[in-house]
Amino acid sequence: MIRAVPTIPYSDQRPGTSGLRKKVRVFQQPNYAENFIQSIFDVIERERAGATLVIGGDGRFLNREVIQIAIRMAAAATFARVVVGQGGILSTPAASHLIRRRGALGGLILSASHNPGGPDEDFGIKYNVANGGPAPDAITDAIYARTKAIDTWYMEEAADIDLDTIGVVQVGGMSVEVVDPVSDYADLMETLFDFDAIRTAKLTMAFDAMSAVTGPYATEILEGRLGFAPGTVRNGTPLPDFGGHHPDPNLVHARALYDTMMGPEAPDFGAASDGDGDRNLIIGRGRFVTPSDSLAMLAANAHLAPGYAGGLKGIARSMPTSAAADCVAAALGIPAYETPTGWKFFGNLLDAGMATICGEESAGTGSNHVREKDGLWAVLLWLNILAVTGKSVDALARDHWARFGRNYYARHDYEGVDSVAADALMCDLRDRLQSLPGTALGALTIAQADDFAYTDPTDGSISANQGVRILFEGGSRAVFRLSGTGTSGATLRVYLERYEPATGNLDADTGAMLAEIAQAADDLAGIRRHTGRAAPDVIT
Ligand code: G16
Repeated sequence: MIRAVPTIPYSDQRPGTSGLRKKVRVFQQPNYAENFIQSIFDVIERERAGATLVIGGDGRFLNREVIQIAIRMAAAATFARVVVGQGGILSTPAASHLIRRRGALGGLILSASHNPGGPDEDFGIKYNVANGGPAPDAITDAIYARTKAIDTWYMEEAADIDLDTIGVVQVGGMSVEVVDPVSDYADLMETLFDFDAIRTAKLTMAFDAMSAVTGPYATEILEGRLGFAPGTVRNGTPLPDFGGHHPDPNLVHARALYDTMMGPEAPDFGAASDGDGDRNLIIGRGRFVTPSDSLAMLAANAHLAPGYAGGLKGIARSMPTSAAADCVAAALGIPAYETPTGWKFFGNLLDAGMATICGEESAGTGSNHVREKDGLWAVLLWLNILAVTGKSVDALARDHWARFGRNYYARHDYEGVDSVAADALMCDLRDRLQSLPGTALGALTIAQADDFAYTDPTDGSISANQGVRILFEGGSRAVFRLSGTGTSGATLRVYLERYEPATGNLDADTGAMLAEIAQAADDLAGIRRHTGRAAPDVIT
């Protein structure tokens, strides 16, 4: 029996860079999750009858409860089938793969990614479409519009299903299939990479799953199928609060791994992944690789893996990501695309066969195998390249810079800034853009300044106001934008980049190389004046 539940709209359900992310307590308000899920179902009203929906999440606090609600609501929305990961678990890339493999209309991914979990932390709901990728702006805008008008949500009157037992059960007229969350994804990885070569190379490795969703995937693939030693995967059990840690694979939150990799007992290769398994951190023995460099190095060597032996069609990166990948694209004679921040912008390029590999400075890399970034995919491509070349990460990085030059790069994050102050800083910058060219800041002179706008080459859609770019004479740059994934206050991101040609200084300290640009960025934007902050909270 279907029950109609009256409700009133919430005004704050605008999806951000990647779905709706809020504090758990916000999601626990009466009808809050239900309103958002019903708004998604209302937007796809004409396609949903008889369709398949994939549901899964990163195991964080509230995951199971919202999955049970979503299943009852999907039954009322006349879906024919829900495919859900056992225990409610699906990493974001595994969900993307499952949507594609099952020909699903879409999927609900329950995650707040790298944000912490627990009763006082974050939760999120994201809708992915039939290509396996995050819904594009046209759909998320429609969902937001619907949340502001919703007055009823619907559910099948049914008990909770057993999420832990693989098999098929009925909820009203709908089948619910509980599947092994790992096997399909692991099989896909075996088709892309040379597992024999990786096994034979006998590399040593440390992988930090950060008590998040990648644990079961990494254990099966790395320790199970590839034969890495037991214990290679650390923090491998997904916990609702990620063990109290921040599941963000960067040098601050994955500090223990970094220390291991810089120490005397370091294995050949170190990596970590985030809450929902789509981000990655790459550290070789004694060598951290920035996400922007990792994208470029993977693209330059991807042909060494069977899945990419035919070469790449193109490389795409988000605007704030360094231009290192562009240098590779130029050398390979393939197009380079510059998109706004947000994996959803890569979807059309991948669907159209225009790009094969994509990446972002925010620790995301992926390819046309799914429509999300994919942490373990990046780890396996690195392992494949190391195994085939026999080089260390450090040697590979040095060889790369000696060929292409080096893009020194860092991101400075000012977290939990007062939203009004952050908006004022950005407005102030935008107001001055036209007058900035020619301005001298210390030894640097501004050549060009704009607010990045993107025209999608496949459908002509325009996304404006995607970040302020300050380009200096000589190729250095500073980019300013506000994060679209935070849940309290605003996070100001300042991206700094300086290019050194292959004949230049390739082995310098990144902080020292960027100090002048950082100072110029602060002077120009008045970061201290607007935010009261003397230094960033996180440097990645
Ligand atoms: C999401 C998006 C990424 C984006 C990142 C950071 O990642 O999928 O494309 O780069 O947010 O966004 P922002 O700078 O707006 O915080 P994730 O891993 O959080 O889903």
